[in-house]
Amino acid sequence: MPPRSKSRSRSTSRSRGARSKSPAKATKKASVTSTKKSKPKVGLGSGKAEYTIILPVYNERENLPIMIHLFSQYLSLTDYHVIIVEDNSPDGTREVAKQLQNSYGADFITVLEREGKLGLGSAYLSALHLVKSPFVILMDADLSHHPKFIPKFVSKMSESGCDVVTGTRYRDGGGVAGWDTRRKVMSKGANFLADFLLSPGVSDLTGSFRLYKTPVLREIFPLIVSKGYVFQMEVMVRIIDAGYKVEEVGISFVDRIYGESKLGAGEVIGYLKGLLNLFLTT
Ligand SMILES: Nc1nc2c(ncn2[C@@H]2O[C@H](COP(=O)(O)OP(=O)(O)OP(=O)(O)O)[C@@H](O)[C@H]2O)c(=O)[nH]1
Ligand SMILES: [Mg+2]
Repeated sequence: MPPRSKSRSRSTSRSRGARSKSPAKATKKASVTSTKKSKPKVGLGSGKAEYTIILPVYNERENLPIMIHLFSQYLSLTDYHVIIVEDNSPDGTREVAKQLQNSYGADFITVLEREGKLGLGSAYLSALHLVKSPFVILMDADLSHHPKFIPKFVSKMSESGCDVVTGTRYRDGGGVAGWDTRRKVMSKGANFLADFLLSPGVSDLTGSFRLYKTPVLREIFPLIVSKGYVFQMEVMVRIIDAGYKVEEVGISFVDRIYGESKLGAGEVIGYLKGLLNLFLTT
C-alpha cells in the first residue's frame, strides 16, 4: 500500500495559536497531596510557574529521586512545577514521592495519588486537569529522558513560535544508548510503519518527551482513543492533523538502569491496532 499523500511537514504546518479552555475537575479516582509550606507561593498553588512537568511513575523508586535532583540542577525551580502521577506502585514509589515533596516543597512538587495502575494515557489526562501553566512537558521518569534537554525545547519553541516541540532519537544529533538489537528493531520498525502509513513529517513518532502549549494539548486530548504505548503517537498525529506547528530537538535516549520496562507483547499489538485506526480515521 502506498504512503498517503497528505502533506504533513514537521515545521511547515499552520500555527493556529493556542485557544484556552477552562481546566476540568480532577478525576474521582485521584487525590492530590500538597503539604502547606511557608515559602513564597510559586508553582501549582499560585499558578505562577510557566511550565508544568507531568511525570507518570509506576515502580520508579530508585529513579524518581535522581530525576528530581536533575530538575534542580538544570531548571529554575520557580519556573517549573512537577506533577508526579503515582499509581499505587508496589515498590513504595509513593512514599518516595511524598518525601521528595517534603524536601523540595509543595510549590515545586505535587503528588497525584491514584488508586491503581490506570495506564500512561490516563495518568497524563488526570494531571492535565490540574495544570495551570501555559506550557506543559510530558516525559518518562526512568532517566531515559534527561532534563538537560528541557531548556533546548523551550528555546526551540520561543525561536520558532511552534506549538509543540518533540524530542527525536532519529534526527538532529539524537540517539539511543543501551538498547539491544530487539528494542532497536522494534522502535525503528514502529516508526517506519507509522511513517509509511501516516506520513506525519516527524522523525520519532513513538517518542514521549515533549513540550506542548497547554491549550493545544487540552484541545487534542478528548480526541484520543488509545490508552497504551500508541497514545503518544496518536497525540502527535492528531496535533499535526489539526494544523499545529511541530518542531523537533535531538535527544540522547538512555535505556533504564533501574526498574523494568512496562512494554510487553500486549503493547505491541495495541500499537499495531492503534496505527491501523489512525490510518483509517485521519
Ligand atoms: N502513573 C503511571 N505511570 C506509568 C504507568 N505505566 C508506565 N508508567 C510510567 O511511564 C513512564 C514510561 O514507562 P516505561 O516502562 O519506561 O515504558 P517505555 O519508556 O515505553 O519503555 P522502555 O523503553 O522499555 O523504558 C515511566 O516513568 C513509568 O514509570 C501507569 O500505568 N501509571
Ligand atoms: Mg522507559
